Amino acid sequence: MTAPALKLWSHPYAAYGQKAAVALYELDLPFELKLVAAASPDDFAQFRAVLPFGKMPVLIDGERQVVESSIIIEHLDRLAGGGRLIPADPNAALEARLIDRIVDTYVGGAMNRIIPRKFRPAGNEDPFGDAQDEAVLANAWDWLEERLADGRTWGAGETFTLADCGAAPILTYARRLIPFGDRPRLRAWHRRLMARPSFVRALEDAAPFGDLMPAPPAVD
Ligand SMILES: N[C@@H](CCC(=O)N[C@@H](CS)C(=O)NCC(=O)O)C(=O)O
Repeated sequence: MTAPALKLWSHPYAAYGQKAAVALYELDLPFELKLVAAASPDDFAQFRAVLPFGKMPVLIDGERQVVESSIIIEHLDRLAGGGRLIPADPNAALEARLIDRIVDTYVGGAMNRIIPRKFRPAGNEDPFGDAQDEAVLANAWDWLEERLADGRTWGAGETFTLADCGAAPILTYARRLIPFGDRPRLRAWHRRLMARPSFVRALEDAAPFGDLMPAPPAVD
């Protein structure tokens, strides 16, 4: 059997890694996982050379190195023939990209500032920064709840798109920092994401790594 052409530098527990994996599973594109945590020094140096920020995921497609999860999904969708995760209709595509940006910037962004602070050495806490980022998250939950008021099934409409690939993992982790609370549409969307086979598969990939999130499980 020949190795898959696509390689994904990632970690199955990482939210943005799961975002790319969900897209790969949705589009039925085989890939080889290059596990960042298990990379040899030489391999890790190659990974850092592609993206000096050291962020996952990174997709290798032949000679092409694609970084940033949303751009990876744009690339994958085109590779699979186009018009699925990035809708063919330009307005629908704009909505998918908008939801993706809001989730990435205001949910993922706030979450990725709060979590590293939890690993700081004692004496370096930042309760003011935490409170600011928790307010950003609550604001994002409100914005999404409002946006879902038109009764859409998925993040950007009636089909599963880029918007849902990121929302599945990012909402799953971020709700452990700020619960959904009294936002029924957000909760219902998240329930649908949890049942989506591509995300179920990504969660199964992550399961062997245990629960690495420094926050209690979601209770609501
Ligand atoms: N904007 C980036 C965010 C990627 C990101 O934050 N990745 C996290 C994992 S979820 C990471 O690599 N963290 C490791 C680190 O910061 O050292 C994307 O969309 O790909």
